[in-house]
Amino acid sequence: MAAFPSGFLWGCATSAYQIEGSPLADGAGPSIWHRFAHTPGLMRDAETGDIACDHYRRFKDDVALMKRLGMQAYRFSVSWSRILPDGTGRVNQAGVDFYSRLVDELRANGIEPFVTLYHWDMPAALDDKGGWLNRDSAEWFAEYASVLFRALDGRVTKWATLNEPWVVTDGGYLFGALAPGHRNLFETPIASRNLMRAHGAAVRAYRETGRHEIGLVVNIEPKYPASESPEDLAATRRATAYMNEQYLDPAMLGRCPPELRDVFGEAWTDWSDDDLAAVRQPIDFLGINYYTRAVTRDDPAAWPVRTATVRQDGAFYTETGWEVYPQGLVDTLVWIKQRYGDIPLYITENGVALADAPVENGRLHDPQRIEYLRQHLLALHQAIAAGVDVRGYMVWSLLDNLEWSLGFSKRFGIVHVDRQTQERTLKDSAEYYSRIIASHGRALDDPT
Ligand code: GBH
Repeated sequence: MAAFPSGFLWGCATSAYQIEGSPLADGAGPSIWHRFAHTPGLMRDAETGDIACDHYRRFKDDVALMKRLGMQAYRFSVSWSRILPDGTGRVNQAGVDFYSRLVDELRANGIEPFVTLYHWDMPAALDDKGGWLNRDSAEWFAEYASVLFRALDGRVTKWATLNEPWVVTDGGYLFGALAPGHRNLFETPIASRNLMRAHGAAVRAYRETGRHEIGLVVNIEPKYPASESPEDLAATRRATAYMNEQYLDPAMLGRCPPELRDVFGEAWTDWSDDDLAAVRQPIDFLGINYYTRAVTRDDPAAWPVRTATVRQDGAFYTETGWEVYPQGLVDTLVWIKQRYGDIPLYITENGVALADAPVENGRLHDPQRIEYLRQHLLALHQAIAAGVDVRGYMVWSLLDNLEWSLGFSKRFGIVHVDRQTQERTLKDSAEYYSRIIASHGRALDDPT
């Protein structure tokens, strides 16, 4: 029953700082995440990415693991400060070589590399110059991207510019829970615009030299009004504009949602026509990261969007406190098609953090993750049947990894990682996902 389009790509996703470890190895410069993690008090349990999953040294084993699971694609990110230790200028060839070897290893194993250029780890040297608050950041990013395009585009066919620009600004500039840890309403729309200018500049650079596909990855969380009151409906509009449209509207439609004025107040300034034009570059696909939804009500005290999420009786909440809501994936994909038109989509992340079950005889049972994956893949199938052009699905994540400032306390992996020994153990969900891939989705019809 559950037939997926031919050529549909099944894979998994990770990001550099969350798994690699060895952040300063072989000439790499520090990133803002290295600094953030080494600032006392900012990370849960004083964790850092110094070792993480030691993937920098174990990448061949991890590729072998993916091969064993039948992965067809692997979405990973490149650490900018390994490539350009100072952010711009001097190229660190050893850093380029690491990703070049990873790409070769993937291709030798029949796994398609899907490269994210920016998954939150700006070179610290550039943060010293203002980071995303500096208008030059667009050119810095295009320079970095071009180095990678030249080195890898013959072997990499899928590129994403930014991962979740919303999280970069909301976590990094507005609420400060993520690097660089600012808490400044006035900075947030500036960082937001520069991130999107960087996206546009990288896409333009790609058109000069690249021969394949480039796109943008965003996190989408559909917002549903808690009631039909005018206040809740307006709150839902603000939340939608703030989280789901703030980045996609400029990139896809060449405008900004008007509700952002209401969210940012006097911190908002209109974009110039030149900036809007520079950001709206034709792209080849959109990557959608989907985890949860929000039932939204008006909350005048909640700075600055003035909304709150209403907890749902009877719903299942994961370890990160996010509601499991598979229908939200269908609604998201249909909404994207309606608002932004027909563009190839990839689910570039979807997954769940669960408390760790003990390893028993080398097995780790995670029935709730199997159920999460199954329900979301059925939802995805439903959206495809309704005519949405989805080309692939990447589970978040291959490995239990550093969940940013939450340290290693939240386990998203389909593969367990022992923090002391680095031993990898398949969870039941990894075996399950492997069967889904091998059957091209048909195993979704089997009882679990
Ligand atoms: C992704 O972001 C990241 O790309 C990845 O690095 C990370 O490890 C992974 O997800 C897991 O967190 O608290 O109810 O308001 C996730 C984006 C945005 C999803 C905020 C959850 C908050 C829901 N997240 N959202 S709630």
